[in-house]
Amino acid sequence: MKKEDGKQSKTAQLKQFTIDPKNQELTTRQGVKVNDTNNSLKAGIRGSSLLEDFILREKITSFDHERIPERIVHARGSGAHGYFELYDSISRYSKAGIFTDTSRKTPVFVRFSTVAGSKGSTDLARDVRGFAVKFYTEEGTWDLVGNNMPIFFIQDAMKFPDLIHSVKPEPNKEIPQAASAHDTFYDFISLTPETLHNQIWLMSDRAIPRSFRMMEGFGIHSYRLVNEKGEAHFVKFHWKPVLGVHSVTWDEATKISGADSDFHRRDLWEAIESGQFPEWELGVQIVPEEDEHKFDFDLLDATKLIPEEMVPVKVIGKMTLNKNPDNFFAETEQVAFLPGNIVPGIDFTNDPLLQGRLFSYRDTQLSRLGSPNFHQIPINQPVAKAHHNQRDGHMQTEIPKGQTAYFPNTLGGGCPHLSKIAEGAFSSYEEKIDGKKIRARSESFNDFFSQPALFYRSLADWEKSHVANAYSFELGKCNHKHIKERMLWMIAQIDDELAEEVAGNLGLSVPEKIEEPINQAIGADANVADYQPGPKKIYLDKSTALSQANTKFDSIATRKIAFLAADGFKMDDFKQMKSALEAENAVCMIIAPHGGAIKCDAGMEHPVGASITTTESVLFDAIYIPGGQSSIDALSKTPKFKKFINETLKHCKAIAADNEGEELLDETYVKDFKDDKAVLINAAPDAFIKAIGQHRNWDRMKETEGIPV
Ligand code: HDE
Repeated sequence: MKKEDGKQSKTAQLKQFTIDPKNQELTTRQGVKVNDTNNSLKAGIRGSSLLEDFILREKITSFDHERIPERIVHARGSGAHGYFELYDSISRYSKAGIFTDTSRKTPVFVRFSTVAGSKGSTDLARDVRGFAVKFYTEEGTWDLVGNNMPIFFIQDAMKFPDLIHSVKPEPNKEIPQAASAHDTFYDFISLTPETLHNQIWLMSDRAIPRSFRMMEGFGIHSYRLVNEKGEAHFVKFHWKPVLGVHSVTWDEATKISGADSDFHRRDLWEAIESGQFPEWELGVQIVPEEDEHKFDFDLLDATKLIPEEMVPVKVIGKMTLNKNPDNFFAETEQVAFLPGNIVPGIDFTNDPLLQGRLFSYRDTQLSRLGSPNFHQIPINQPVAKAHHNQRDGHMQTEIPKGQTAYFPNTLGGGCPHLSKIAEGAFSSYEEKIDGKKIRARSESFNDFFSQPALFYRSLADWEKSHVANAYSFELGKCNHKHIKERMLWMIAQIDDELAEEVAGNLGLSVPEKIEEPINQAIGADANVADYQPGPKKIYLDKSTALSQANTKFDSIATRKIAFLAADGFKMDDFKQMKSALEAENAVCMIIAPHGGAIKCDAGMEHPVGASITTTESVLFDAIYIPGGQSSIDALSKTPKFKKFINETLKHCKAIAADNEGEELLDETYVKDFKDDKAVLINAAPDAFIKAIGQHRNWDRMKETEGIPV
């Protein structure tokens, strides 16, 4: 049994601050017992309320100030607690305890998020997902604040406000919410070709994950690992989900937004509550310092990934999320991530995007959480002991003792005292700097088209077709022809056929050239010609890691299976399938014509998970229909069951039926798909399990496009 890292465990630390109202009296904030919290104090039974009523005033004042500003980006998020375990020491590269001590169980808090939408927006927006991890290590807190895509839109922090202003709702009308499909975004994107790589990832299925538990995470920037000898290596961090990388389709995403806009939040919560703990392996791509310039791109350019074929990902440990927060606001809302939080053994690079982030996060926490004491909020407290001379400020909750709050001192015995580097003190990596102070962009950052094209080439046909549809949807929502045409030209730099297909859908043609210079991400005095994108290079034909067709398909754990049934369903069918699926940790739910309970042919009552009127097919991964004539007759009389089945077919999910269940399928479009490998009639449960594990049968995508649901 591994010990939980830290001088004190994070769980024990949080417990000190947790309060439980169970068996307690209601009091004021001052601890005065209350006997009526329903009526204000009045001058006479029908008279006006009195200012003197301190109980009323306290209750209302507290309520008036409940909200804090939402995050300017990543406002919508969900968090969970867990731990990280290291498989093998990588002391060769890093001296960080978290990377050298395999006996530790380092506590973590993770927050997943969308970027553009407000706090109450849908989980299913087409968007990048934040993947922020706070490691409470013995040597201090390390935050790895990443995304679910390995690259970013821009190369320099200076452009971040422009990028975000362009994607947020347009300032004159505050439309659209949580959507990139509008003019200002594409106006900016089409003038800023460095965005194209992240932009095509945004058009891919990565932007509409099936679950937070089924997406990858990336630190994006090159960081540094530093060992005991002070030697450094470049490193890129990867999170690989144990369940593989899976997504929903855009049609499902829009429908899920209506049926359950908390879909991802609920999924994370329920998986943890049911003991199906989400897991990711941590991988590192390591590049020796001397190889810095050996690539066709710049390691300091956050719009580039290092293909895994060029530098393999070495898996070094695993993160498990095993506890939901006790209180959303106190933990998930108040958690403050700072890319600047690093520990000895990890260091920054000169990536100009990372450098800007090192300033921004602390700055934004000051206005969001209101005080430089935000580190004292329980979720933000390190487990390493903190002693410093920072003092006072709003909401100081500690009581620092002593006469001194400066260094050096004699009056405080020289404390808190300094530590030697050999004793674990942080020291910045001593990087040789040789250059002049300059406001410009390195020429080595100038390749904008090679990697978006590599990404597109690496996708399976079904993924490519999703990208074409996404571009057509997003640009179709734009009103300005010149913006769409500029985008079409950009897309043609990725792939001509893709651009032609999107142009056809928009009723436009792909322009051969565009009049104005495409790259306007430069200063007024710069020579525009010097800043045009460099020619597209092919240094790798395809990278298998970029396609979701090459992910894991070996588990159906936590997949939700809708059992369509009514009174009289065949118990033998039901029992056999349910126990086979549950043995694989899938979740089975009866969907019936009504709520309450239904009876099987053996006369037993079974609780209904949801009545057909309250649920939708898009909330499930597969359908099973047990036999039983009266059950099938009842389902057949309720038209929404047929819609449910047709949609499931169209979304390429697995469908199984036994005995009379086939009759219901014959009343739907499934009757033409009986040879489909994920349509299983009177088949062994194992075949159904295998089909669900495949996530989708994309082979049927084209033929089912015309199904009118
Ligand atoms: Fe962030 N980003 N960001 N970002 N970011 C914030 O900090 C910022 C960037 C990311 O769950 C803010 O606490 C700048 C890249 C995540 O609480 C803010 C730049 C990556 C989260 C901020 C970037 C991210 C944030 C808003 C360009 C992936 C949510 C609230 C230089 C590697 C963390 C907050 C959470 C949040 C600034 C670019 C990831 C304003 C200036 C690249 C996951 O400080």
